[in-house]
Amino acid sequence: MVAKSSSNTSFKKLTSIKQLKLQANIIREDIITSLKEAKSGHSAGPLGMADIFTALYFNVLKHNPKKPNDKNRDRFILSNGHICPVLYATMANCGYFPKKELLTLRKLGSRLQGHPHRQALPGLETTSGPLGSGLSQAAGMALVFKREKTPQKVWVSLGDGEQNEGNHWEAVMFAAKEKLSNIIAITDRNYIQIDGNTEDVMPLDSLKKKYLAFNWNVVEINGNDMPVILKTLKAARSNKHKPLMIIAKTIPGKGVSFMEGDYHWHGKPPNPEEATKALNEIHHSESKERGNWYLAHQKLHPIHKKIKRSKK
Ligand SMILES: Cc1ncc(C[n+]2csc(CCOP(=O)(O)OP(=O)(O)O)c2C)c(N)n1
Ligand SMILES: [Mg+2]
Repeated sequence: MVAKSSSNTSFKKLTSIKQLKLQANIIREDIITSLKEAKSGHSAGPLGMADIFTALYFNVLKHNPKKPNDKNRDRFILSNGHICPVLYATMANCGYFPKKELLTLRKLGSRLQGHPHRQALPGLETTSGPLGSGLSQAAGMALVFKREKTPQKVWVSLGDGEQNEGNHWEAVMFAAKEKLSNIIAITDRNYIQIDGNTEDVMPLDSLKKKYLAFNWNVVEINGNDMPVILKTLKAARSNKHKPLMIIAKTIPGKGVSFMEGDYHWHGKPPNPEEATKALNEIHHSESKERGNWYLAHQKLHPIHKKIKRSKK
């Protein structure tokens, strides 16, 4: 039987590009604030992927934060588990859990561990951290949905450095063999990994040609351009015949000038001074666009008041 898609959600779906861009920056601020409190964790990947996570969770994904186990929900697999600060910040902003819990990132006993722990937090589909396994998990889910003829999509977030893992490519072949067109994978093509630039450590280009050769559909986009992201993710829902790989070219550390493009921020949090500087940059970058909507948001979410901003 074909399942009905989820309807009621507990948060406001954002449809305008302006609202989505503003929301992405709020998520960036929450990433910075939670990492600063944690005193450890990953900055570059989460900031670079904030635009994609915003478009996905606030517009395209079929999910309901108040019913995280709804069987008709789309599944989202965070294979690059280390970028979980962006997933946690996005989920908190959607209403999966209170925003103030973001301040417990990586603390003993917290539901927000440094790599996602599925059983700790409703809304997480998998436990992740060991790179290279997310696509296999997604393929298993997608195969079940395909066989049962149900419409859920399986979204997978992957790092580019992650694709140095051999087991990832087994899943790439399997998904193509089974024609799992309900898989929508997104590669964070930020050209950095843990200790260098990807093309120095283990060259991956041309990723596009690789996926085409492996019999996938492929789209390459600017992963920090909100109109392009939204259009691509929406169109991905109609993907047919083959699994889809969206290669999203992102800027690691996006929004914070001293982090952008620098692999040293792969696994480093901002110290208090750097956090203040980062928040000021993010806050002021779109101050004209923010207007009353943003001020109202700040009042609603006191997490933003915890860090003092210098006046510009
Ligand atoms: C199987 C496995 N090997 C090594 C690691 C250590 N590790 C964590 S993140 C990372 C780099 C991954 O690069 P990428 O996916 O591009 O992440 P980005 O730096 O862009 O956030 C590595 C090697 C791991 N988590 N799992
Ligand atoms: Mg990378």
